[in-house]
Amino acid sequence: MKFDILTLFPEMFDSLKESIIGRAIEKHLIEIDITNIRDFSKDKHKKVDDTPYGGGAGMVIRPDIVYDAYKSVKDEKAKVIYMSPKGKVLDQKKVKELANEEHLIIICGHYEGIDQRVLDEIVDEEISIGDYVLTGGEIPAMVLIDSVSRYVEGVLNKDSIIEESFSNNLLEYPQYTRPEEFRGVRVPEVLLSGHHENIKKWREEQSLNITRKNRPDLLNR
Ligand code: 4G4
Repeated sequence: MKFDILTLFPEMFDSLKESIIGRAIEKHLIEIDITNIRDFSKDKHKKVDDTPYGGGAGMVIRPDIVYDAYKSVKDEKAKVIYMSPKGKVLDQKKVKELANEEHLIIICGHYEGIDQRVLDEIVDEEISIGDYVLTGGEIPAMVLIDSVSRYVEGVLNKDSIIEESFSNNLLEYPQYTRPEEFRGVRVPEVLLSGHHENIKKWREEQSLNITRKNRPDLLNR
């Protein structure tokens, strides 16, 4: 799976070199190519933005510069995604859908966003990671890449994918490891019993309880 990222802040993506995603890159299971939109400025000061027509605060990124950056990575088969607080909110179902794509081109906005004309021309899907505003689309792009990469064959071991939050519309049960007693609190006895049927029942109960408490909306789906 290939991810092309169009951004004004390429260094922000350095953290993807760590941990599981970093390993997936080294193993060539995924490829992440970063394009600096600023490289396509024709201006001697490398300016990429300008004031909004109609007035208002802030700056808007010019459409011609974004279009030239897009042309440099363009591929008819790629799906083009714009990270934006106005997008459809990402969920695990959408993550799985995107994991079936061969090539994603992800555009990160900044300032007041990007001129609408180039978005209308090239973007297939506008996606938000939640109902809050950030200074740029880079962190949302990393959230998308991380969540989608988990579904690429070989990135995770298979069991971790099946038993996780949302896979059955429930949140995950709590996990425990050694020591058996920590600050006077013992690991729930059932987990030490070796009784697999009871363990399964206890975990389902715990899942239901935490979902009722934190995400009752998930129970009516
Ligand atoms: C596009 C338009 C995504 C991108 C405006 C991006 C939150 C999300 C941005 C902006 C983002 C999200 C600067 C408001 C960048 N903020 N929820 N900011 N803004 O996925």
